[in-house]
Amino acid sequence: WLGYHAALPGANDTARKAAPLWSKRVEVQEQHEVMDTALTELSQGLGKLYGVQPEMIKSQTQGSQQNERGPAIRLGTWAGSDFAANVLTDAERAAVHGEGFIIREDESQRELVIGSETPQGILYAVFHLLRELTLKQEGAEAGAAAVAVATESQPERIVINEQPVNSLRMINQWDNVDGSIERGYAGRSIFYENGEFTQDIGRIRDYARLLASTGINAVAINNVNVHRKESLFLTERYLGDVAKVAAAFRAYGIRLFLSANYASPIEVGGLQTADPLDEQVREWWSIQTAKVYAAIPDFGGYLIKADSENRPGPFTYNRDHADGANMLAEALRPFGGLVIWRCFVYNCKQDWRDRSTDRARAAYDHFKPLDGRFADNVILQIKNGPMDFQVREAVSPLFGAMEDTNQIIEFQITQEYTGQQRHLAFLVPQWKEVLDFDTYAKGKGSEIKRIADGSLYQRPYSGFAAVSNIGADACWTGHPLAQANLYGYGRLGWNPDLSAEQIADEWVRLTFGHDEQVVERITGMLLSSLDIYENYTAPLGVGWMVNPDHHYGPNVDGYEYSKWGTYHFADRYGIGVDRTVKSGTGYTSQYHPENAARYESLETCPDELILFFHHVPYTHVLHSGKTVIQHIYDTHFEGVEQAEALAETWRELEGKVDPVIYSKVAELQAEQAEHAKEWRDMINTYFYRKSGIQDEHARKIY
Ligand code: GCW
Repeated sequence: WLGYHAALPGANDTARKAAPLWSKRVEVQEQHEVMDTALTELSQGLGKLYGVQPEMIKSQTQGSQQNERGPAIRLGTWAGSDFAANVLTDAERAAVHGEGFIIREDESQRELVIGSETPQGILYAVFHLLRELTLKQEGAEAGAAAVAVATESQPERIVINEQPVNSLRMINQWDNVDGSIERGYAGRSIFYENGEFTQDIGRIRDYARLLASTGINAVAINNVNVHRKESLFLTERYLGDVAKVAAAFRAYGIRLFLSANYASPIEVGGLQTADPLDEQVREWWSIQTAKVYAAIPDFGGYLIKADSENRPGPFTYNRDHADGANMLAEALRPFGGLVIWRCFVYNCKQDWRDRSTDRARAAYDHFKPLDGRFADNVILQIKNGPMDFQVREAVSPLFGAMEDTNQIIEFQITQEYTGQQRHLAFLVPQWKEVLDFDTYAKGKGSEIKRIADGSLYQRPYSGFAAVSNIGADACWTGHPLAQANLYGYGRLGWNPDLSAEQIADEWVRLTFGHDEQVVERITGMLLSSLDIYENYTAPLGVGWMVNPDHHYGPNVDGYEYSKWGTYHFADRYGIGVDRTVKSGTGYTSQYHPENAARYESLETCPDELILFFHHVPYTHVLHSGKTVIQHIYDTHFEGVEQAEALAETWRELEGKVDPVIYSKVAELQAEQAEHAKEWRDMINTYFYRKSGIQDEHARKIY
């Protein structure tokens, strides 16, 4: 999406004619690493868009009156330049702060001023401007006629004010130092190989650039499951390498975090304990943290997975998560560092015979009682749903349950349960649904996005985190169209009110150009893809039904008798998990009354979550008018047809998109259509055999 392809062959001449007056010269007065990055990006981008690299003027001299200045882009921070100060009014400047920015063209369209309080803001402004200019290049490629019309009528003056809605916009890498990536579907790690940091900082820099262009400002570079070697990232053994990676990200305004092993005082420090209240343990963390800051002065802090899926944590010492997190917070506080503490805590050694334990309840049960006890530099990181990134599950009831705690929402860009980047699944619509969900925590209008952005409870730290989907693959993401998820995540973190349609349209145009057929077909594929995937996989919110461990492909009972707490309870009469207060696990009570009542009752529970909240007979009639069993059959037959149609639609684009990308996607869509049949037949056959109920349309079920 950073190709600025308006300068594709043939577009150059018309594009150059359409180049704005200000695009040939850039003036700047201050020196800052991130500002330099912004200038390089601006110069490259304008060069590609208009065929001419602008002249770059760096001067310390204060500019004169506007009418004496020649056409140029003038950019700077409030403190570092007089452009912003002279040209923009106080009111304009007051409208944005921090990483927010203003881009303003003057009346005569000879000057473009870019201003922000921070160099990061200037960098985001540059990416934003280049994106807007690329999106507006439609005429340049659509042919001379369109351009003529566009140049006759004066284009509108550019006036843009942007403020990121979320302060922390983070990416989590699940990369291991051996070069593997947990749940990675795009090749090996770009960070590590064979137990060492890679020497190819260029690729990391490219990644920083990709991330910054969408607005990301933080990254944790190692897996939350911190193994033996990665535990040494905090020590002399690796700190020099970590610092080099931090430098690559710093140039793009991105702060580096490390996932840390809670048991480090024992495993690295040689102490007998990692008890958070032990003086020696506290001192160990303080000393170690000081060493990290000596190497990386702007280090972000620690990301912690503790007492979760066999990782060590404070429970071993009969302490709770607040004790554990606050101990680290104390070590980080002198340096302005943060503890990001994950809430993915549940019993992963459950006995399937035990019907009283409900994994969905776990995060709330563990963390809600601790509200108000976390230090001010601790942030809880909460997965979007109470289970684990399923294609469909309820939203986590922890959102809206902790007024006095900083929190960020965690999404999974990597497609662990959504087709592993072999199937197409554009996740932005799912994330939008979660963000727009009204928790009623402070009455109507208490959407999750307002908890994530900190505004509902006026929290100092807040935002988004997500597990990355990239690897060393040539196209970064395994499936070329899976790039849209990384792009979309960044854009949503910047502004959760952007629509899925707009994000898809932007990404497709930036990536493939403005050919209307291409744009319409690919955005259509993206926007329908998640519903299609849901249609042929686990039905009605029940989740899983995948092969254990690697989680690819259908296996209805794969987790049914295992310890992971992910059951569907299908028998000859019915299916689903009873999470009601009346007769089930009581999970519904974790929501505020409006939602609790809606989910508790079969009358009001939305169809798509019916099996998440209720155990019902196969003959139960949904709001759609269909029985549960007929719904299962219909969606699975339909899902396969839709997956075949996706492949068909893509084939129409042969010759219209890059041939390498074309073949790769064609191959993947064919595979998806084939694997969708496997899903259809396994699911339909399983439920036909369990229920003995015929398909109303007498289609083939084995
Ligand atoms: O979804 C599960 C994954 C694990 C992962 C865990 C987590 C990093 O299957 O691979 O571990 O979630 O989020 O911690």
